[in-house]
Amino acid sequence: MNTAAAPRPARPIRLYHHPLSGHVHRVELFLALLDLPYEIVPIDVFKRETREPAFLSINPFGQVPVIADGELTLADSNAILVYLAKRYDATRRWMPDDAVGAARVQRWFSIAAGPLAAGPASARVAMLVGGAPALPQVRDSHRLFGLMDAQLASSPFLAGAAPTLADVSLYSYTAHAPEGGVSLEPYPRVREWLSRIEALPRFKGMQRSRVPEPVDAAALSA
Ligand SMILES: N[C@@H](CCC(=O)N[C@@H](CS)C(=O)NCC(=O)O)C(=O)O
Repeated sequence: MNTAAAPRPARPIRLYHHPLSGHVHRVELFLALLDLPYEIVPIDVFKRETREPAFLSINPFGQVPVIADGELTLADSNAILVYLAKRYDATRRWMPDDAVGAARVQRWFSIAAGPLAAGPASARVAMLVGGAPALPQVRDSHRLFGLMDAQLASSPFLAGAAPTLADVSLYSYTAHAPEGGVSLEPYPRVREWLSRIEALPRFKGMQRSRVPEPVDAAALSA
């Protein structure tokens, strides 16, 4: 194991933040797990502050999260996770250096940016914004959680025996899926995995929203 002292930022990392964004939360969770100093720059996504010129000048895609670390400004949650791990995690355990370990984490980044964003994250936004469940997104969420549950039968964490950025990236929208009407009741291994992450030293959760009645998954056609 690499025992070199982890570098520290000279000044707190600035995190452009909204408290209900799971994309932001995965970055905040990792900052907390690494025990890095950070300060929050609030951005009201619902008031479309992400589309104002000042914000577009730091992220032309108009989305949080963004971090500013010294001279560096960086957008995109998974890119930020990689940067923080490479820059500040001397143990190298969160973003493995070896070919297979790195590829396993990248695979879950793709799932986070694909089925997780399109399924549970979108189902939750539909409830937060529209107050009604989004049935195709709920159905897709159940497909994803079924696959995650199967994966977690062979390893306690998504990319193997120890926690990595794969788990950090998938945690927030999975833990908060019930807020979109997606019950986690059918997925015991997913629920145990969430508990394992929540037991990590310095774990920090995301603000909770109202949990509606779960959509009856059996009633959703394939
Ligand atoms: N691929 C981006 C997605 C980020 C994203 O979807 N951010 C949402 C909040 S969860 C946002 O800022 N939406 C505001 C907008 O689109 O105006 C990432 O991983 O950081």
